[in-house]
Amino acid sequence: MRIDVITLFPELFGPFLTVGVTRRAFESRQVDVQLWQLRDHADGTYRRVDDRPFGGGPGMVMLVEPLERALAAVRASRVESGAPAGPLIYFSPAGAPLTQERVRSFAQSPGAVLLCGRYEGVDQRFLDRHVDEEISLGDFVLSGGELPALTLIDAATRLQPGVLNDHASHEQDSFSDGLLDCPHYSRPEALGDDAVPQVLLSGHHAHIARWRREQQLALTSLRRPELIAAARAAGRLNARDEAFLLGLASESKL
Ligand code: 4GT
Repeated sequence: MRIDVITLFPELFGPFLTVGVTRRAFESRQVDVQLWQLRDHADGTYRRVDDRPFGGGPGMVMLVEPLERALAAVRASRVESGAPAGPLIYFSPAGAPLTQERVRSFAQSPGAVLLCGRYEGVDQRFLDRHVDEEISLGDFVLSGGELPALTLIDAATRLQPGVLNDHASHEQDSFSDGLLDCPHYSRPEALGDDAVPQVLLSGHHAHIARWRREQQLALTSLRRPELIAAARAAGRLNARDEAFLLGLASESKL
């Protein structure tokens, strides 16, 4: 897949693309990330990319014209390389919350153009004309869209074929089946008074799988009960799951 990023701070991306399990995917261009410095598309001696908001108020607004020139350059480059146009995605707190379901669908797509805002954000007319999708990481404010863009790139890249060591390891991730992940343990077996749960040392694979499933159900119903309701509505809970949850509910009433 090919991902183009329009940003005032392309230097924030470089180091991230050279570490960890995702590094090979970036270096081999399995995930081809192209960075575009918005300022290269600004004009005048001052290369302005922002100006004061009409109507007054604090902060600055990103100008339409440099953004349109940058986007035209990105689109031309994608055509030249044979990449499909792809949607333009803008990151802002007003976007739709990012979910693992959206990450999975993005990971299977041929890519996108990502726009990272700074200052107070982008002139609404650019968003109205060009943005296909607006995505938020959650209900909090950042100083720029670069961390959200890196977040989407990372989440989608680790799902590319061959990126994780164990081919199936993301099938156990939190949210992969709509539930939180189970706890994990490694050596040493005993850490003072804290022993590893016995079942994990039993070698009994069916018991281990059942224990892990129950840990997922218990943690999710404690921390994120709305995810249990959603898993139930999606038909992702079986009769054993429901029996376990019923037991949990009656325990918590004691
Ligand atoms: C928060 C989020 C986001 C920002 C989020 C435009 C200029 C928006 C700064 C940017 N803050 N972007 N995507 N919660 N700030 O996802």
